[in-house]
Amino acid sequence: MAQERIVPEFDSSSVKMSREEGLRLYEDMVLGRVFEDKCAEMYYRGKMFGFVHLYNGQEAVASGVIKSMRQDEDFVCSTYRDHVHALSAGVPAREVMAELFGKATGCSKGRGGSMHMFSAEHKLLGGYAFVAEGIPVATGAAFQSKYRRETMGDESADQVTACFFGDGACNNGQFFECLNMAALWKLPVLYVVENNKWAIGMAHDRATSVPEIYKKAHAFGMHGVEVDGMDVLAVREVAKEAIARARAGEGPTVIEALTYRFRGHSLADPDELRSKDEKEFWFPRDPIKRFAGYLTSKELATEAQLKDIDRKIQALVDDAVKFALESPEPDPSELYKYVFVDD
Ligand SMILES: Cc1ncc(C[n+]2csc(CCOP(=O)(O)OP(=O)(O)O)c2C)c(N)n1
Ligand SMILES: [Mg+2]
Repeated sequence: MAQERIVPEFDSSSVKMSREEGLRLYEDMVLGRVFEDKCAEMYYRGKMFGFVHLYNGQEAVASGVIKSMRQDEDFVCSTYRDHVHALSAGVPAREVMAELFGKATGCSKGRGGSMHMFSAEHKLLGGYAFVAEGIPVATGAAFQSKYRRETMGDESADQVTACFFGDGACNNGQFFECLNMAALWKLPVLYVVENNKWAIGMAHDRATSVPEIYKKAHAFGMHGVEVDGMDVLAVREVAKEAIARARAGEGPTVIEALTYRFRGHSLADPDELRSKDEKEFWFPRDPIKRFAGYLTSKELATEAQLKDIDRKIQALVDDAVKFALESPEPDPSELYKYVFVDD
């Protein structure tokens, strides 16, 4: 078996975390996991159409970054693997599920589906189906914050943008062009690369001359860090630092989170290319189990409290499915509605 790339275990002894924040982070990760498991069930029961890409295994990245940001103020930009980013950004589970079902009550009014979650209210700039397509969008969002603050004198324009994308996006030209602009103009942006080792069936190391993506930031004079993407405490630590730097006008950061998806590329993928050895290496590194262990060992939560959260989230996701099933389809007479912002 090839040597797996991991970083040394994060030393959590210096972490300062309140009970409340610990439980909030745990709840967010459980929401991501339970929601996605339910998506798989609904997909196989024929309730949703098109490609559906799940995030199981990667939850520590969304929760660690997004929960360190200011909800409904800071911007989040995603890819086609976007349900959990939307949930962490505060889009209600009902609206994400309804969008997956193509219903009029979905966060994109049923026009987007799985790959195109959007919410102006929660500052979710969208899920994007083309690989790397979100990178220039996020860079533009970061540019407008800076422009409003520095050129137009709007003191309140201190929003930070987090842009999530995969390892596969990093050999795309948009990545390099945007890194250059963001570094040059010191834009308030986090480029969060979720390196899950695979781009569908292409192993990252087979497609990439320098597989350590965080090092590419250094070519632009930009901060670039690697982090254990299976450890929410480690992700939160680097995210906080990068957010503070961005908000202070000190520019962007590339965060390369080393992670693993627990399922196939999409629900249509039989997942036959990844070796048993590789899966057996990564599956025990489950970020939710790990964080649950941290919370109980530090006496920030009891097993019973965590079970209560699990039950609460299960009920919330069941409610989201009921809501989605009972919601109406978009009316065909409104086909052209929402094409322009005026609607
Ligand atoms: C520009 C472009 N080229 C090819 C594709 C087909 N495609 C869809 S997903 C994907 C793999 C991307 O992998 P990665 O960026 O690592 O994200 P992950 O799926 O691992 O989250 C490819 C090549 C696409 N959607 N867009
Ligand atoms: Mg990938």
